[in-house]
Order: sequence, then C-alpha cells, then structure tokens
Amino acid sequence: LNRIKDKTVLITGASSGIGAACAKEFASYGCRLILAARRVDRLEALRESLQSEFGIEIFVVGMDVTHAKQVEMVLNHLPEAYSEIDILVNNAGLALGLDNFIDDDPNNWETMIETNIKGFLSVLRLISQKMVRQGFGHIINIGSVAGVESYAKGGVYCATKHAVHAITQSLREEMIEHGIKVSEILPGAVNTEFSQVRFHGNTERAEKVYDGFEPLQAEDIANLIVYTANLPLHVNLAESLILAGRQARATKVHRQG
Ligand code: NDP
Ligand code: 8X3
Repeated sequence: LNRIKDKTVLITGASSGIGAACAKEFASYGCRLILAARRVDRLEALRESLQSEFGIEIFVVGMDVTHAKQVEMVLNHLPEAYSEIDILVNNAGLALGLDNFIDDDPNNWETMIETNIKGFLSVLRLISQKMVRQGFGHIINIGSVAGVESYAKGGVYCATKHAVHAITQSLREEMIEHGIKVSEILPGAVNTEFSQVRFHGNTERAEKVYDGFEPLQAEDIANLIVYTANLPLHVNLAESLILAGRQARATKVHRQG
C-alpha cells in the first residue's frame, strides 16, 4: 500500500550514500522531492536520472547546513509547489578522523559539531516550525549506532550522534500534540562515502572498515526509511537500530577471510 504518493519529501545530504538512495526510493513511490546538499552538480545528475525514470517533480538546492542563515533563506523561500513538507529526512552528516582523543585534531571536532549537531538543528527547527503551522508532518532523523554506544577514538562523533538521539526523543514528546511523528533511524556500518570522508580520502583505510564482512548498503537504510514513512498515521516506528548481519555493536563485527 502506497500512502506517500505525491507527498513532498525534503532530504538533506542527498548528494551521496543514504540520502541519494532515499531520493531514489521515495521517487519510486511517486513523491515530490526537495534534494539538498553542497554538491549541486551531483544533485542535478540525480534529478535528471530520477525524473526520467519516475517522472516526478524534483527541486534541487545547494545548502550547507552549517550556514544557519543560508538554511533559513532556502527553507523559508521554497517554491510554492514545495512549500508544504510532509516528510523530512534529516540526514546530512559526517565523521572526521578516528584517533585517540589526546592526538585528535580539534578542527575535526568543530566540523562534526557544526554539521551533525548545529546544522542538524537548523534544519530541524525550521521544518518543525513549518510542520506545526501546517498541522501535519513526519520527521525522520538519521542517528547512528554511535548514538547509543561509544567507542574508542570516536568520542566526538559518538557524542554528536548521542545528541541526535537525545534531541529526537525530546522533540517526539513535544510533537505528539501536533500530530507530527518523529522517528530515528540508527544505522550500523553502511558502505557509503562515509569512511572516505572520515579518513580524508584515504581509500585504503576506508575500505578496511568493510573488510571481511558484508556491510549494509545505502539502499538497505533507504528501504527502512521509506517503510517508516509509509506506515499508517496511527503507527510510529520511533527508533530503528539497523546493523549488518555480522555486526553486534558499532565496533563488534565478525570478519572472515
Ligand atoms: P556520505 O558521505 O555518503 O553522505 C553524506 C551526505 O551528507 C552527503 O550528501 C553530503 O553532501 C552531506 N553533507 C555533509 N556535510 C554537509 C553540510 N555541511 N551541508 C550539507 N550537506 C552535508 O555518508 P552517509 O550517506 O553514510 O551518511 C549520511 C548520514 O548517515 C550521516 O548523518 C551519517 O552520520 C549517518 N550514518 C552513516 C553510517 C555509515 O556507516 N555510513 C552509519 C550510521 C549513520 P555534500 O558533501 O554534497 O554537502
Ligand atoms: C556510523 C557508524 O560505527 O562508524 O555512524 O560510528 S560507526
């Protein structure tokens, strides 16, 4: 049953990985899409391919979530046809570095906090306000297994995802009186550009993360996100922890070969 046909979906971080896979999955349900990220060339290419495959309406916009003013300009001035947002996939985010705390580069911390907490909040605030005015909506925040446990060398990334987890739980409580659902997806190891970004383009180190086991794919997460969005109004799949088949915790993976 398709309950989300013609719904308008805003996806942040749509230029790659989980966000791009979500764009395709929502497109296959006939949704109207707003795709946001910094790399507009990638978004344009995605728009072309999804429009020709699914014939849907797509609005592409360059938006750096760390620039609060830009986020406000973009989200408060959406074209008329896209001005009501039914579903937010608040996905833009990144990890930088995997080093002992005492050796780590504080610039990495700064960027993760700016993006995963403050950028995440900028989008969340404006869209929550919009949804309350509309009287409907569904917010789907992308947390992480790192938001419910912590591991050595990843303290600050884990902290940012713990923030996503806390804010999601808190907002869920505030939004029930407005009929707005707030959900969180908490993925384990997903093979996207995540590790390339984390290790500043060191492909060898990035590939090692997924050595010897089959990681999740972006499409696995997109399927769960769309499943969550497509549930009936009286059901909220509030928190979904999704791990790889051979994964028990963030850093506990069974590797073979
Ligand atoms: P990717 O690196 O493939 O995608 C990240 C996306 O975030 C890109 O589209 C990027 O777009 C966007 N982004 C990053 N910084 C900004 C910014 N300042 N402004 C706007 N957009 C930005 O990684 P994933 O798809 O894996 O990551 C998506 C989300 O999933 C993140 O929040 C991540 O923390 C989370 N996650 C990932 C897991 C994994 O193992 N891969 C596991 C658990 C959670 P652009 O660079 O064009 O701006
Ligand atoms: C990404 C998953 O385990 O690298 O959030 O932190 S992990």
